[in-house]
This record gives sequence, C-alpha cells and structure tokens, in this order.
Amino acid sequence: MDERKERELYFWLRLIREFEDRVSALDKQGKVQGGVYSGKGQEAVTVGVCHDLRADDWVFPLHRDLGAFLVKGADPGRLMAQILGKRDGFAKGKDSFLHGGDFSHGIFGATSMLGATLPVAVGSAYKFKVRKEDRVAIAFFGEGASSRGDVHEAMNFAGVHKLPVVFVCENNFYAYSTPNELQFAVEDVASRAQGYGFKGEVCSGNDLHAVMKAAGKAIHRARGGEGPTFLECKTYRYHGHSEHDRATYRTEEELVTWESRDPVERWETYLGKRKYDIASIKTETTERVRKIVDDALAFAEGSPLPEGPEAMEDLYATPVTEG
Ligand SMILES: Cc1ncc(C[n+]2csc(CCOP(=O)(O)OP(=O)(O)O)c2C)c(N)n1
Repeated sequence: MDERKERELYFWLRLIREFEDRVSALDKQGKVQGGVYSGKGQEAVTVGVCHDLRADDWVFPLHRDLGAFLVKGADPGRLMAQILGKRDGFAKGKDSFLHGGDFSHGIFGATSMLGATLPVAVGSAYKFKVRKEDRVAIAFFGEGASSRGDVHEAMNFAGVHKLPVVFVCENNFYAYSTPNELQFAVEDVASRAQGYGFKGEVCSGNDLHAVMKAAGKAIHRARGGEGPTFLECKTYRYHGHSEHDRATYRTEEELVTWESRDPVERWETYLGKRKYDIASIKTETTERVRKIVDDALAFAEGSPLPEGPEAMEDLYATPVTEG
C-alpha cells in the first residue's frame, strides 16, 4: 500500500470519528431529530469494506453506519442535514438519520425493521446478475439482526443463486442489552454460511488491515461471479445502544479493554511504524476533518425545516432510474 492510500484510510477513520462525536454532542443539545446510534469504535469496519468500492456498487448500511455514507461518497452537509431533519437532508426533513438513503451514491440507507434491508440487498444483487453487470451489493447488519427470519431468507436465496453480495455482520457483542450468548448458540455467526452454501469468514473489526483483507477477497469473489460471502467483523461500540442508553449491562472493564483496541489509534501506531511523521499527519488530519464537519454543520443549520404542505410530497415511490 502506498503512503497516499494509507493516509487516505486514516482520513476516513478520523472523519467518521469526528462526525460521530459531533452528532453525539448535537444530540445532547437537543438538535438531532430521532435517535442517535453511535458507531464510535466500529469505524474500521465501514472504512475497510467501503474504501475500494466502485461508484456503481450499492451499500445497505445499518443504523450505526454513518461511516458507510461518508466513505461511499455522500455529501457530509446533506448527511448532517438529514440528521438534523432539515430540508436538504436525503429525506427532505421528513425523517431521522435512520431512513435516509442517498441513491445518487448507491446508498440504500437503513430501516427500522432490523434485517429488512438484506432481502433488498439480495434483490439488487440479483438484478446485477441478471443484467450481467459486475457490480456488488454490500449488506451490513448486526449480530442481533442475524436472528431474524428475513435475514435467513435473504442468505438462502443469495446462496442458491450465487449472487454478488457480501453480508457484513458487525458483531459488537450486544443487541441493545442482549449479549451474544443469549442471541445464538454458536461461537461465530459466520459459521451459518456453510448452511447456505457459501463462505463464512471471521475477522477483527477493529483491525483495518484485517477488514480490508477479508472484505477485499469477498468483494473480488462477488464481482467475479463466485457468489456471496458472510463476513463477520468482531468489534465493539463505545457508546450505549443509543445516546439515551447508559449501557449498565456491561462492565467498565470490558469497555476499557475494547478501548485499548481502538481502530483509529491502531492505524496511527501503524503509520508511526512506517516512519511517517505521525505528529504532523495527526495535526493536519484533525484540522481537515474538523473543517469538513464544521462546514457540514453550518450547511445543515442553514438549511430550512420543511414547510407543512411538504409532508404530502413524495408519499409514493418513483421507480429508481439509476443505470
Ligand atoms: C425487527 C426489530 N426488532 C427489534 C428492534 C429494536 N431494536 C433496534 S436496534 C436493536 C439492537 C440491534 O442489535 P444488532 O442487530 O446487533 O445491531 P447493533 O445495534 O448492535 O449495531 C433492537 C433490538 C428493531 N428495530 N427491529
């Protein structure tokens, strides 16, 4: 990997972290519409999976994945406007972060019904296959969502038809307060892949190198017509399930242990070992990401709230016409 790429990856990690922190602060100020589900601590997953995707690939993020929006190319100002419920947001101020997709960048957005995006991701992968296009769909989901019936249906269909989809399970050990041992009776959720007839892989979701390697292989397989992969990334969310959750179901020691495996600091250590001037890289990157987030917030705060009659617009879907 060349230095430019290594620094770009660092930029993405830091931009997501800055964005997450700012959104959490804005939530405390009562400026956010809807819930805030911080993905702080899980940044290496979205960066490692999305950094090398093509513009015409599609991602189906989960509620904790604002990072996937940023890395896939969504405009930070529009993303912030979405979070503040403003008219320039993807949903034109009609909804919270949860239900805003950016179709112009191949981002479907999340849904409240956990797991419900997986059949949609598989449907788009089916379309790619029918049209003989070498495009890929990435379906993110949590280990809690993995217990849903439609997740099983999506994976089974994808396996039968060898579809170009990568199922990325962000296993952060808790589905709200439910720990893994009460969620499934296997050690790795990825082991289920065998039952669907495709490959399952487990990697550390806090190690950007590991995610990039595993995701790179899975994307390559999908693009080359070799079918789906179930990629389980073991990671951890630092915040509660949402900002109102104090996460009393886990210990301080557990949190600190995971913080010591921080994905951003890990990449900084790597850059330092490559003998780059890490102090100046950190300073430059801090300035750069702060400015992007400041500008995004200024744009979002300047964006109007929708007017009443707009509530009646866009009630019915128009067919997606992207190529
Ligand atoms: C079908 C469904 N069941 C329950 C909920 C309520 N709920 C929202 S997020 C969440 C936890 C999800 O855990 P997981 O899928 O592991 O993702 P994580 O939040 O850990 O990233 C729950 C139970 C929901 N939104 N949809």
